[in-house]
Amino acid sequence: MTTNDNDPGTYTLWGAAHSYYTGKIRSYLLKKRVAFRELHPSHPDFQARILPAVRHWVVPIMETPEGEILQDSSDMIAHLEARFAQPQMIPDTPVQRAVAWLLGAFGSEALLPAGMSYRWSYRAEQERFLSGEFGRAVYAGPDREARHRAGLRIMDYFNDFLPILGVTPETIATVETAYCELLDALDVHFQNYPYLLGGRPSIADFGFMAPLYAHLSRDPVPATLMKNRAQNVYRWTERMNLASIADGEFGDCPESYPANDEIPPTLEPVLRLIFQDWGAELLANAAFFNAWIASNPSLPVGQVVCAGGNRKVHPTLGFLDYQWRGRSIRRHSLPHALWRFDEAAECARSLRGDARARFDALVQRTGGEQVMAIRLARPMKRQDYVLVLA
Ligand SMILES: N[C@@H](CCC(=O)N[C@@H](CS)C(=O)NCC(=O)O)C(=O)O
Repeated sequence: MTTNDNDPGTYTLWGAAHSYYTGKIRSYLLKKRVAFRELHPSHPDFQARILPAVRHWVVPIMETPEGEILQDSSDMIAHLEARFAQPQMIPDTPVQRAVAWLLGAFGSEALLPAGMSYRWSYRAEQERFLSGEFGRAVYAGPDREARHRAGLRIMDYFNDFLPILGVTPETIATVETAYCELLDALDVHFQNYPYLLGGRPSIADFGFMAPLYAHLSRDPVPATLMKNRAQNVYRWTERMNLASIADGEFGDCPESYPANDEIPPTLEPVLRLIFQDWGAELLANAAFFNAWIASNPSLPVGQVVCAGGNRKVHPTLGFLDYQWRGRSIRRHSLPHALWRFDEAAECARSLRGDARARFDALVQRTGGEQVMAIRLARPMKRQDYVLVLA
């Protein structure tokens, strides 16, 4: 258990060491100094109490000291931000706040193809590590081979996500090139600043921890790539799992966001890649969602946003086709990513006066005008652990 400042009784994080979104919320809890214990789905309570409440298999899940059960890492952060004002994780100043939401959404949603590709396209090279780690989540006994067998039984389910994420033999090289360009830009940034928005962690960093921790810094093949190519990014993943900076290279860096609502200059190349590489998907995803709304004009509030009304961790409305870096991409639409993007875009749309002008100038310099003009035909929200129309 972690003992900390924000301790109203203990939160329980149901998660796993190898899990994408557990990496995001775990680092948030550590930085937020929230007392928590982490349990794995191998614990009998997961089957007995947690799954019947949520009604589909997923981690991370959080139980509050009052017994409330939360799913979706973003809902957990919203819950804890409402409960604990300090330490600050969302900038107060307008442009930094809008950029933090945007980066957080990108990190959470847009690197799924890269994270999953480096895990599963190199399965043969890291099979033993993966079976042990999947097994760690679901088998808690002393028998090492039983752990690997338990892991192997569930790995194919996740391996099979690659084609619906648009990762195919034709697109893998492009996915990797885009990821390496992002790593290079982030490595320059983390040479200069300990966190994305300067001297304090923020919701931007937690979003990026989703792909960059459990998959890309931990699985053997992408971990080797990250360590050799972008060791400042690797070091940031370590820093993100420590409550305080504890890092000699940033000893004089104030633990605050930059003064005067400034955005670190080394973040601009990162933003340019985000608009370029997430933009193509977002535009296609939004057009698909808006067409679904247009052809179903009387859908009620509370309608599950997923083909067939299914309860899914990653809901979809069907297959998208679009061009990206000269490649034809065919992949599932992801309304959840649109929901996260729209929350950030709404924050940007609310800017006025000087802040509006500074944000617009930043977006223009980094090539984001088309993306920031996206409007959804209907808002969405989370309800009863799934995404629904608001
Ligand atoms: N939007 C969710 C995503 C959670 C998620 O994708 N969890 C993965 C493990 S990291 C999972 O349980 N996947 C099961 C599935 O997709 O069926 C969150 O932020 O918590």
